[in-house]
Amino acid sequence: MNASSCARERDRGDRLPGTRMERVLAGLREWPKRIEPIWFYDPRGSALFERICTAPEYYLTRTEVSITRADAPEMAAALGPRVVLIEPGSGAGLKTRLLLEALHAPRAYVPVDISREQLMATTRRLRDDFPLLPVLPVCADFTEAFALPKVALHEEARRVVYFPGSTLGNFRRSAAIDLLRRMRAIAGTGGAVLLGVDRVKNEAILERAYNDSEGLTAAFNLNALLHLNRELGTDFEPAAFAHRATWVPDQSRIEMHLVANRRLGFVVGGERFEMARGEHLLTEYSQKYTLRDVADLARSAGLDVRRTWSDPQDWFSVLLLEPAVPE
Ligand code: AVI
Repeated sequence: MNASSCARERDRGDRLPGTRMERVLAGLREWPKRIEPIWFYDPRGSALFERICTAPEYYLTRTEVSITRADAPEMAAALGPRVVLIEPGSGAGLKTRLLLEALHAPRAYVPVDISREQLMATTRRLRDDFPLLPVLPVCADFTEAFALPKVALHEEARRVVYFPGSTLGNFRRSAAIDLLRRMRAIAGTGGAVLLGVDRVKNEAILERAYNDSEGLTAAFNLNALLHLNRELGTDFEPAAFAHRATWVPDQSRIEMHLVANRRLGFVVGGERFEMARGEHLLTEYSQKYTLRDVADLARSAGLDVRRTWSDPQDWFSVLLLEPAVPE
């Protein structure tokens, strides 16, 4: 993990307990063996992810940008004035900018990220582009409790947690509900959550998005092994694994795996693991949702869906969630 992390490491999945090494060992002792998706995101992995977002097959980012471009004025009207926009994750991409431009008299933008470098780069860029907007970075792991800047706690401010990109889909159901609960707590009774989710669609379109022709997703997946070798001194041989991403219809998710292309062994923290040819390591779930699924998930976290914006093909949606009114 790069040295500039301000707490533990960047996380895009639900976590096993313990230190990083203990968590990796615990995942490898499971069946199927699994590696947490946090291991995708070293500087090379983050750069690969940026490239994936512009790959022709990876429709998610493009589609969400198009929804935001078309509907930001309506989103801004629904959110109301004096918003403090709080964005877990590095953020400050095009979607954030489109939203900030549309908001009425926003009070502040609060990017929250575990990587100090990423956070400072985001903050600098946004301060340059929005000189009148207070940009107040918080270096923290957004899956855990963190303190908000004072302005966000002002009673006139409306706290809106912005969580685009369908990143929620990388969390298992119970972790996704926990995360939404946490967002609801941050927003408070008068606040809201603006959530981007990828929709269930034709299998071929989904599988293509995670098997791009340039091999970016394959490199991104295999990079987790290089990252582990560098950070934990493991001895994975990336050439002995192949990328696989498949749609699992009964779970409504894409699953990413690394499949052993021969019988192999590796050592982690002094413990030796064996893999048979064809055996796989699970590296990521990417859940796809119906609108009903999102409403159920939100409900379980004490949130109601107030508005939904989608592209004309219903491939992706942005939802406005607000704390549920007790019945
Ligand atoms: C970050 N997250 C929403 C991406 C996704 O689509 O689940 C990560 C990703 N994995 C492979 N390609 C992109």
